[in-house]
Amino acid sequence: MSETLANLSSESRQFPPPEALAAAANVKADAYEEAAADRLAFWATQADRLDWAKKWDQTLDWSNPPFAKWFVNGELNVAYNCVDRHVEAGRGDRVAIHWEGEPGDTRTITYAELLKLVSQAANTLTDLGVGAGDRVAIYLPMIPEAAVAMLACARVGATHSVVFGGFSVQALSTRIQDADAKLVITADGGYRRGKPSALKPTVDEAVAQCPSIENVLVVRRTGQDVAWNDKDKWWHETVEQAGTEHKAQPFDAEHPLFILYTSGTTGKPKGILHTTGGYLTQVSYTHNAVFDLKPESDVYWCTADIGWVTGHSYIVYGPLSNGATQVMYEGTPDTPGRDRFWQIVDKYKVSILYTAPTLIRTMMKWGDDIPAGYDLSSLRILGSVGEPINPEAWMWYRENIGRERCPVVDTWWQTETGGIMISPLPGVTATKPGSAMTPLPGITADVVDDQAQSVPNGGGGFLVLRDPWPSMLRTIWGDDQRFLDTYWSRFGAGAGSGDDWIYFAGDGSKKDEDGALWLLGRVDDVMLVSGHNISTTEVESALVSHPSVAEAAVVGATDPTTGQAIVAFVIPRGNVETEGDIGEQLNVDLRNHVAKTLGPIAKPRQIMLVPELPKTRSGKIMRRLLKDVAENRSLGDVTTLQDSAVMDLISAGMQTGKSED
Ligand code: 6R9
Repeated sequence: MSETLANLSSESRQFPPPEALAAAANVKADAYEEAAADRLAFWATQADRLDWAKKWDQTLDWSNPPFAKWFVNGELNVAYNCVDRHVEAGRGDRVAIHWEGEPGDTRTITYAELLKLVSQAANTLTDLGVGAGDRVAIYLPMIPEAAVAMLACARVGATHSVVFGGFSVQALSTRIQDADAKLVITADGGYRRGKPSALKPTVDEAVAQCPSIENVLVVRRTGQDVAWNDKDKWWHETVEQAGTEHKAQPFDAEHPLFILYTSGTTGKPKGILHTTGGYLTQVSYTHNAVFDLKPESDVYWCTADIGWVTGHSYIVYGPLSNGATQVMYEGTPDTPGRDRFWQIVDKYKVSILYTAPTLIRTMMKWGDDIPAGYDLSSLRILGSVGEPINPEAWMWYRENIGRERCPVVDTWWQTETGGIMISPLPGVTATKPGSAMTPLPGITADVVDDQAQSVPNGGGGFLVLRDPWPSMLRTIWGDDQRFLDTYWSRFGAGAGSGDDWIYFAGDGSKKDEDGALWLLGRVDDVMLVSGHNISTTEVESALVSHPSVAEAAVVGATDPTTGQAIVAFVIPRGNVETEGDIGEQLNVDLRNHVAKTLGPIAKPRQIMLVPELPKTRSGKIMRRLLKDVAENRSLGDVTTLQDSAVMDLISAGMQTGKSED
């Protein structure tokens, strides 16, 4: 049988955990054995991290696959677990959130203050007729009220649906309509790139198309003028005047917690549904294990937006359930200067940093001298999420940010998985640059061919999850059939073959000679060149390993000779000259560099030097749009693009760009 996905690159560098960190690590190697011996008992032990109002009587009910029930008949309140219990344990004075506004204003919120804020917001929700089972849309900038609003929903049993503050009227209104939300929580605006950026006008237009909305709660952040409608209420005239006492009621472990819409980089948004007990168990456990959080001494900072699943699981629910002290930042990494991140790390003595490859590559492009000007000695663990991290970007992160002292944990997971699934453990795993390494304890991931057979080490194929996990999605909101079709109908019982229900993640992956996992991007992006299935990730990483390259995006464009041919869009590093002959020479060098690194089959037909790439708000490259450009088609759906002007820049360059050498 032909190979499912080619394995072209190899990596020999490896970094064992620092000794002191390993000796004091929260989770040690025995966790893998414990979980392998009895997976459900392992997860039941982790569930004991939480405070349950009523203990469950069955760890997992998998009698109606793929619809899982975890911690059956258990009851808990998620907000109580994230806030109240820390205050009750005498830790009310600990800082929960060091908030840094983009203009430089700050707020420090302790757990005791957070409890007051969440209680006030919960009382307001009740006053507005929002209770258990209702849906609330949250459309806010990165301000503390975003976390407060989410926790208040959780507290009263309402299901939140957070929508990115950058999304359009259409994106917001379709999400409100799909979830049939009663309330929107928004703000006048937020600060982005040095100026107030309005949110309220988008909400006004969306709400006009959404009769289900009864009230709009508006936080005043920027003070800019806003139009005022019948349904609008100021946050400071309601929440901030409400009673500060609120008793949290427990809810069933399978009570819905949130819906989060994901379109990935393709297709109509899917409302991914998460519930409470299993979700909170896994995000709490993984946040403790993967970041080795010491809540008394660590300062944790996840740079994600709250509108991305990473913001849900690793700004709100994971860290707060663990009683962490964290930084939350409102703005962009280049405002007022390109040193903003390092200034924040230095100022708050951040010890755990969790960010995305797109940001790491941007920092690489801006130059090593920027972080070099700061004291980053507080850092002890570095995390990455969102895309495959190219080995060179990983090394840059380790050397220039971690100063070769800090383990880098590359964490693979999805909106659908709820929590981290594949990642090194910083005190256990010897890491390889670019690899997410192994499934966490209690998780069974595998790489299979199209017959669902496990591929041997050295082979590539489809990433699957063989057993249910606590924070798995429960369905697609309102569309069980799509849930079945999208994730369970490719392999195993869901496809009518075999007895096992196998979850299809949609990502390509390979196992190296040691069995470590390397993520190779979405299978929809795999290129078929002269009969070989080549992953975009491997070609992109080969390009990024060239000293002149900061970022690269690769697509397969229809080609009369090879079926598809590789077209690469490349952002040069900050100091690289690209004009005239020098640019032409770079182009030739880059194509040869890829051929030399991966073999002639992977040599790009064409390379475009570009200033930017089209990305989603979570930083994922939208290759679908680049493919449209490479094949001279008009552009598809651009509504989830971070900056739509980027496509004009790229298309303009494409028409004048030279193609063949
Ligand atoms: C958390 C998150 C999920 C998709 C996923 C994969 C890509 C995320 C990754 C990674 C390689 C990693 N992805 N983390 N690829 N290495 N460490 O990103 O959720 O926005 O739903 O995206 O992101 O393709 O399938 P979401």
